[in-house]
Order: sequence, then structure tokens, then C-alpha cells
Amino acid sequence: MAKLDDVKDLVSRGRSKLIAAKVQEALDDGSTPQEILDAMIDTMGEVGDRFSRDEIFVPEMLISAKTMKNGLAVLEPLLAEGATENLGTCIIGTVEGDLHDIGKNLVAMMIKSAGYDVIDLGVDVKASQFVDEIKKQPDVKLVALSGLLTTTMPAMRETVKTLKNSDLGDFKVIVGGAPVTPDFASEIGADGYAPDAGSAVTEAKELTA
Ligand code: B1M
Repeated sequence: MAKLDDVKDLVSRGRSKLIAAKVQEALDDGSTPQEILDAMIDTMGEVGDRFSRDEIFVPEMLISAKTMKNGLAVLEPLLAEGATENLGTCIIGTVEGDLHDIGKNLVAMMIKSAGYDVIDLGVDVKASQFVDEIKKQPDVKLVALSGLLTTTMPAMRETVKTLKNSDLGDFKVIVGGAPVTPDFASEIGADGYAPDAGSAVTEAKELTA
């Protein structure tokens, strides 16, 4: 679909001011929010591949990320599920040392729309910050950890260990992000793993039911 290709092209070239209108055009043209989201995620993968090949550098990755965020803002109300019940509190963050937040934001958005009260601690979140926030909240059912760098997988392991040893209540820990595998998740003692934002909701509901 031509409009979908235009969306991909704008994300790829980091044209952050033009993307919102183009996403709307793609919607008007008949593309579904999920198709547009998938197209943008694919394009970010291609951006990452170009970075790996030294064809682009960090600033280009950054403006593509900004462009995707602006595009996502248009899709957000359409992707939201419309919760019918309150499922408790979810504390989410990207683990220490890691600044990637688009996937984490997507997971936060989907989990919120499923009916959780989401407290987003942002990026580069230390284990102790998760613990401090859990202590402040009365009804934590889920702690969600995102990580995009192989170099921050030890921080994810450390955070899960800290949470599991904390004796702070009956919450579940779910992990995800490109380098995270189901095996890694179970090895570090997480209760759940999800490969993408949609399945994070399914997994969260199963864990906290
Ligand atoms: Co970075 N970066 N980056 N980066 N970046 C990657 C991750 C990389 C794969 C690119 C590459 O080399 N091909 C690579 C990591 C390699 C590795 O570790 N194996 C990399 C690198 C190396 C780096 C730096 C080290 C570069 C440098 O400085 N030399 C640096 C690290 C900074 C730091 O974090 N300390 C860096 C910096 C950056 C920017 C800041 C420029 C920017 C991030 C901006 C931002 O997030 N606000 C950036 C970007 C944009 C990328 C790529 C291109 C795109 C990431 C993205 O947003 N994808 C990325 C390449 C790639 O992903 N292929 C890359 C779209 C997003 C929707 O997908 O986040 O994977 P993702 O989320 C998915 C799933 O993973 C999952 O759901 C989402 C889909 O629904 N998911 C969860 C995520 N969290 C989840 C949690 C869950 C469940 C599912 O449960 C709790």
C-alpha cells in the first residue's frame, strides 16, 4: 500500500514533523492501526541494521525514534483496548543503563488500556527505584521490565533478583525486549515473558488473574 510505504519512508528518514499527517492518511486509506504499527516497527529494525553496518549513526537513530513516537501518538487512541475492569497497578520501566523506551512505552500503553493503573518509571531505572515505588503503592500486581541491549541484560537479571528477594508483596515480574528470550526470562527467575506489546497484555492477565 502506497501510504504505508510513505509512513515507512518518513520513519526511515526521520521526518518527525510530517509523520502524524501521513499516519492519518494511511488510516484514511484503509490501513489498520496494527498494520501501521508493524510497518513502523519493521522500519526501526531496518534503521538498526543500517546502524550496525555503519551507514547511519546515533543521531539518525534518534530522529527515527522521535518520528516513530510522533506516529504512535496518532495510533495510541486506536490501539487502546478500552478496559472494563481495574486489574491493579503495574510498575514499568527500562532497566538500568538502557535508554530505549519505544517498546516499553508501547507495552505501557497496551497494559494501561487493558485495565491496569500504570506507573511508568521511564528509562535507566535502577532495581532500588522499582523497590522504592513498590513500597509506595498499595496494589502492585505486576512489575514489567524492558531491555533492548545485550549489555543491560545483567541489569535485568539483577533487578529480577532484587524484586524476588524483596518480600514486598504478591506481584509478578514480566520481562521483554529484543534480546530477551523465554529461556533467559526463566533462567533469571522472571514469572513471565512476552515478545511484543500485545502478548505482554495476555501474559500479564494470565499471571495476575
Ligand atoms: Co539503540 N540499539 N542504541 N538506540 N536502537 C538497538 C537496540 C540495536 C539493536 C541497533 C543495532 O545495532 N542494530 C543495538 C543493540 C545491540 C545489542 O545490544 N545487541 C543498539 C545500540 C548498540 C545502541 C547504542 C549502544 C548505540 C551507541 O551509542 N553506540 C545506544 C545505547 C544507549 C543506551 O541505551 N544506553 C543506543 C541508542 C539509541 C537511541 C537513543 C539513539 C535510540 C533510542 C531512542 C528511544 O528509545 N527513545 C535507539 C534506537 C531507536 C534503536 C533501534 C534502531 C530501534 C529501537 C526501537 O525503538 N524499536 C534498535 C534497533 C532494533 O530494534 N532493531 C536499536 C521499535 C520498538 C517498538 O521495538 O523496543 O524492540 P522494541 O520493542 C518491541 C519488543 O522488543 C517488545 O515489544 C515491542 C514490540 O511490540 N518489548 C517488550 C519491549 N519491551 C518489552 C517489555 C515486555 C514485553 C515486550 O514486557 C515487560
